[in-house]
Amino acid sequence: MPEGKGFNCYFPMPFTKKARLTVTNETGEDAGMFFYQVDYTVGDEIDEECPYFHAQFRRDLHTTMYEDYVILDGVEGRGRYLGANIGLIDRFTGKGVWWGEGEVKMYLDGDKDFPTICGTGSEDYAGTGWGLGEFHAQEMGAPLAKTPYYSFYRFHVRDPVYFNKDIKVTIQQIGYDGSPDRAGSTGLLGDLVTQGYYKKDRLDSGQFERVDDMCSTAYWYQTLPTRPFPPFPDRELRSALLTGKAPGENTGITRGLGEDETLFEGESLSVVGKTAGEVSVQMANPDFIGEWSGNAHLWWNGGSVGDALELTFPVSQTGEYEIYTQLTTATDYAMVELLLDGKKLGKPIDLYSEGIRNTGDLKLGSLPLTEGGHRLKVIITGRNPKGVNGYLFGIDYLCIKKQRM
Ligand SMILES: [Ca+2]
Repeated sequence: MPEGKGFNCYFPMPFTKKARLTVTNETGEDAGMFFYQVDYTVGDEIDEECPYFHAQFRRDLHTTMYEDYVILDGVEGRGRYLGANIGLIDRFTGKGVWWGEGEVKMYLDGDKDFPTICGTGSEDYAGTGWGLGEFHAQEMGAPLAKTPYYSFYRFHVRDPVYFNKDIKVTIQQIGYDGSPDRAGSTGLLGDLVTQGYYKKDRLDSGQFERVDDMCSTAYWYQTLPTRPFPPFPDRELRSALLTGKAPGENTGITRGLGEDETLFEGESLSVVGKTAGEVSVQMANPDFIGEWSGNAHLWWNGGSVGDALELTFPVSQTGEYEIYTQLTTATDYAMVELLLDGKKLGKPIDLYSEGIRNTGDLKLGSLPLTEGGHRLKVIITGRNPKGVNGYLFGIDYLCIKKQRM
């Protein structure tokens, strides 16, 4: 994938009678231009035992705890495993933990209880270690490593993996939190523990079991016949939570925008000040797809009563504006007061709710705003008596509507 602009495939794909290559545009939009080049030869001598090229895509939005994600299975025949592209959306983003301790395992020719070949960690399979940054090499690389999105590949060209009967390839979902009791002591992982996405078997280890959102495309050669493939996931499942852009670029806006309205994703607001805690972009879990605009909010944790977070947003035209917001609510969310350019915006807002929800479109008031930057200040004033643990705050979006004079 040189410069991220060209997509080249050099796997030989033998055929005896015919070959067909198709490209499908499922975006619903005109692609404008599409360039391609296919090179082939005819008349090659191909015997009956010739292995054919195969590729298979899979995606699992919620892997099953303790069950390794399957990259390839259900293969019968003789052949050679060529490698895979593997993708992950890290739902632990902002929690200070690492996802990539899971090992890639290959079970060859009847091996079931233990893998024939076993790796040492997820990023290690991409040929690197101690975390995963973006890099490109011919046989291994990571074209995307911008949290929460990761994509890496490994092609077994000089380290071939042959099989005579069958093959299964899997990857574990194991993370590293560096602490025996992180879930308990910081409360940071609270919601992920409650939802069953995090589990720790050994308190003397920094490793933990995770539930991840994973996808993969496996490549292999094998003799025919091919066993039936699992159903190919539809476009909705294949592209769930993938905007193709970084979070905050106003994709996947869930709030319908009326005339004279401008929406700022919370996750795209600039932080100009905070008295405590950490601010990060938190992606919505796949369970909440479509409920938070852009499937993300700006998340502030580690604050306490009296702490403040200051954000800024631009206004392009002076005028009178109605102001709306959507905020996240849960048992560990705070009671907050909002100020715009130092003036109180409505009454304090209680962000407590039993499950993880949001406030819906909340009208904050009407104010004159001049062209230029404005400041939204969030002050933690307390917590609902039923609230637990932290004083969290999450802003999904801020929307301003210009009033007609
Ligand atoms: Ca948002």
